[in-house]
Amino acid sequence: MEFKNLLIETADGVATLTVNRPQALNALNSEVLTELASAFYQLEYDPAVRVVVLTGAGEKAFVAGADIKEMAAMSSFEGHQFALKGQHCMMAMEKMKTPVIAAVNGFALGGGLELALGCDFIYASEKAKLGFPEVTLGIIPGFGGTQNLARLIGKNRANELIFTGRMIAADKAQAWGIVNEVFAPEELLVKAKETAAAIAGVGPLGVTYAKNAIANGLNMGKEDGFRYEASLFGVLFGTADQKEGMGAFVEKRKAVFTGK
Ligand code: DAK
Repeated sequence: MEFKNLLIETADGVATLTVNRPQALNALNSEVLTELASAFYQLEYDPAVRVVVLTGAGEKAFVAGADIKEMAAMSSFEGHQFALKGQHCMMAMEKMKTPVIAAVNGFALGGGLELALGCDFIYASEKAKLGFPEVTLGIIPGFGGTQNLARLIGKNRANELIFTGRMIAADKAQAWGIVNEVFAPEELLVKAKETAAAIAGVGPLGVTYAKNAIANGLNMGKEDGFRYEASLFGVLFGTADQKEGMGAFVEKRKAVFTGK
């Protein structure tokens, strides 16, 4: 499928998905959200793709938020449709079986930070700036930001970031646990793709089930989470990948996983 606002490049099991609207700092308008939801679906079921790296085009921004110019003119009905579309897009990414790494190359603000938080983890450039400016616009984060950020870094730091609307630099975002690692701008995509390739090389069902266990387990009590983990663990023992992974270890050879 052709996209107007996205670029997709796939090599060696890793798809790099770039939001390509640099003239608007990659802001998310309705069209971008529709395309992103389709792209996540397409990538999830593409057998050539085991990991996705999500980034923004240009030097300045990952995604500078939802498109304020489009939102400013919305009726309440259009606002409702826009919210549903944004939530659908975030859910599609969070629920997809394929892991997604955010490579935050510049501003990740508002809906842009929410998009990054919806990924499985975040790498950032030294030039990245992250924040939730929604309160400066008289609104609050609406694509899961209040929920995902507070779960990730705790209530007090999430409160400070969201109540002030301030931006923080990549090093502080790392210290706070939002970003896993910070790289020089020219290194960011290289490192994100290296990590993606490492994940693409291990058992894909193991990765998918681990993602599922962690994401769903966080919404459960600990005992239910343990029971859930055990059931997924058991399911994997019926797969060719488990036979291949353990067989290869015993036979001292490299495993060849098929994702079956
Ligand atoms: N929307 C639309 N256009 C944007 C944009 C945005 N979020 N951010 C930047 N642009 C555009 C600018 O308007 C400018 O376009 P032209 O004027 O050249 O046509 C171009 O990108 C370059 O931006 P600047 O000239 O402003 O660049 P600077 O380097 O001077 O400043 C900046 C960079 C990132 C500090 C600045 O552009 C900025 O403050 N941008 C807005 C950031 C922001 O407030 N983001 C949060 C948006 S609110 C919802 C759920 C979620 C949301 C909404 C609804 N529902 C459930 C309904 C999410 C809301 C948000 O994300």
